[in-house]
Amino acid sequence: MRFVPLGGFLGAGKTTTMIAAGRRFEGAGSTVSVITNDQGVDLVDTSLAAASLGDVSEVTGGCFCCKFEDLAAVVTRLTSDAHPDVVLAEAVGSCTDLQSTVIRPLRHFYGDDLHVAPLTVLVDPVRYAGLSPLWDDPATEPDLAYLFRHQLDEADIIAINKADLLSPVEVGRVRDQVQVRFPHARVVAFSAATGAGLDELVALWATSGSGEHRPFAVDYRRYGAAEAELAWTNQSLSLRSATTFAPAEWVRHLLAELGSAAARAGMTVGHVKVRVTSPDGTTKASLTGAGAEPTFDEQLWVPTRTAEVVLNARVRTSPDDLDTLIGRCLAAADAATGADSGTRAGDVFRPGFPEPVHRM
Ligand SMILES: Nc1nc2c(ncn2[C@@H]2O[C@H](COP(=O)(O)OP(=O)(O)OP(=O)(O)O)[C@@H](O)[C@H]2O)c(=O)[nH]1
Ligand SMILES: [Mg+2]
Repeated sequence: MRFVPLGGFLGAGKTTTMIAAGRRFEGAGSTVSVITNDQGVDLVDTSLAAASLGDVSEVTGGCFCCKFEDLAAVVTRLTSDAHPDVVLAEAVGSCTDLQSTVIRPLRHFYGDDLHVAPLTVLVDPVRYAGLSPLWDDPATEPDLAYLFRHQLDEADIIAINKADLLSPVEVGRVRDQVQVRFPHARVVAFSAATGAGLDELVALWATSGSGEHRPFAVDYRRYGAAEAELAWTNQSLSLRSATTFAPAEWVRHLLAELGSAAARAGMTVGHVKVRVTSPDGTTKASLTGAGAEPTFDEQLWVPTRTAEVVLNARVRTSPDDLDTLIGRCLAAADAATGADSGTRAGDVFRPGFPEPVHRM
């Protein structure tokens, strides 16, 4: 059983890559399982992956390192029951130190029963352009930039995603910059959305990675502080309308409001993802930057009277401010489309301090 660990900052494209790669493996006759991971429950990623690939498990309520026993329970079940050829596992996007707290413990406890592929860390080139200049002065480097740098520093493979958004010259420039900065890593560029370069990445997962990765020092105080700067929420709600509304129209208004309000307030948007299920199908869209254009993975314009919504948001602000912001933006989307988003269920919180079960 090959276990493929995927890391990388919020919104880098881990879930999109798991689904695209999973389909390739299935197309080649392999059986695939997916493991999603989050600080909370009610995950857009799980419903998205489950709609595309067969077997999906979750590790919730904390990252793989802090919930290692839960991850191990899933891996043990898979090795003893389902026996997939490939397990694609997506770590929480604000998590780092995976080599020491997840990869090495898995190799240690499972030995030859599990072939752990190289740690692949995905990068959104827009995020890289925003955060990497902040590394230049150690005295002023923000904790979030520190976290982002350490995610890349521990990677066996750095996979620059969303190459479709750049020209080939720009892709080459980013790849060169990343390679110079992180010389130990194998750097590739690809697009999970178009599939360009995906075969090359998938082929690298058949190699063994650097089991010998150098001992790796992470300042947990800074890592924890970076995570705690983020407010985190997973919410669900029901949309109703006395007339009808188009789910994609409602999502477009919601994310446009959220993006522009976050930009006005100077909030960094890690990732806001929304999945709306109505009787005719689903709409799924993401916002990965304040003021950025939302990206739609699925969109349904068929009018409906009812729909169910799951909303996951990770934004650099306080939990109270995030909740207020979401409430305001839901009201704006409702007013623009004639929908009524009713009562919301779910928690708004800051991720707890990272306390890995193992560190080796
Ligand atoms: N243009 C473009 N968009 C992409 C690509 N890959 C992912 N996206 C979009 O980026 C957004 C975030 O992608 P996800 O796969 O959800 O990112 P993630 O890393 O799983 O995010 P978290 O789970 O929140 O950490 C989605 O709207 C995707 O459609 C790509 O190759 N090109
Ligand atoms: Mg994801």
